[in-house]
Amino acid sequence: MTKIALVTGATSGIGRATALVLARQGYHIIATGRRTERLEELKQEIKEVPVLTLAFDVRDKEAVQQAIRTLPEEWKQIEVLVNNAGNAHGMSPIQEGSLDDWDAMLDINVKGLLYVTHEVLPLMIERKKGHIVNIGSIAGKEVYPNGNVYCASKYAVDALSKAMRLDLVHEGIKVSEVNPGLVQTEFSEVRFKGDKERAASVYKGIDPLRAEDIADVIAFIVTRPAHVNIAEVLVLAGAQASATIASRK
Ligand code: NDP
Ligand code: 8X3
Repeated sequence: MTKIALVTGATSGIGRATALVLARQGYHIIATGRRTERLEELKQEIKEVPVLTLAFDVRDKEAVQQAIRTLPEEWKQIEVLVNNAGNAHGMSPIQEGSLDDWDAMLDINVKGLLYVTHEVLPLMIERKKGHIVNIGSIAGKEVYPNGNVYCASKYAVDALSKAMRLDLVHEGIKVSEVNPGLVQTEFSEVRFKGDKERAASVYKGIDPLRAEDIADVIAFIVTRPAHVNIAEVLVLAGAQASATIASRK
């Protein structure tokens, strides 16, 4: 039977790696993000299963609605939703924070996740079947200096994951949360607004996680039998002990 997975933020990093791994597992892939050329490249790269690309900004609720409500009939039976789209924007003491950065993090990481979930849920509830995997963070488990609003956005993802699990258990829908530590992706370049040197310094002296490491965990979670739900996972780099403690060589 056809299995369909929708992955948000599939143009880069964890989302892209997840789309590739789930395709290898036989899932037909709905890949979303804003950068259409990256979506097209991903579609070309996945040879084994059909891929549908949807370009929208998760902050734009009308665009999210339009994209998911007008899915072709054969793409509507979404079994897995990976709510991955998100980023940090800036990193500074709260008293120096930028309102635009705060809006971006709360609108994308929290409200965007809700908008996508709101549209996909009716499709899952209709079938009494589905699995939602929310990408939280160690930043949603521990607050660290200058992490303030990003941490708050990921604490919200943590709360929403727990809340969704409570509400959706009666609908036959599993909810899991994957909380990565330091993963080398475009994340830090986005956080530091294109400053590649500062971004590289985040991973200096340690061997960080790769996007594929997190993708493998997501694939493991969604391929467990129906009677198993891995509710929460915290995945750290080998040299990392907490949000602020890493053994750097
Ligand atoms: P990347 O910057 O590599 O990827 C972010 C993805 O999110 C891109 O595909 C981007 O697509 C998408 N995205 C960002 N903003 C929007 C938007 N407004 N609308 C639609 N899509 C958007 O970072 P990661 O892969 O590292 O991050 C993925 C998730 O993992 C995030 O939720 C992040 O918070 C979380 N995470 C990352 C960690 C890390 O150390 N890297 C650790 C813990 C959690 P596009 O720009 O094309 O729209
Ligand atoms: C990303 C990991 O430690 O930079 O969520 O917040 S961290």
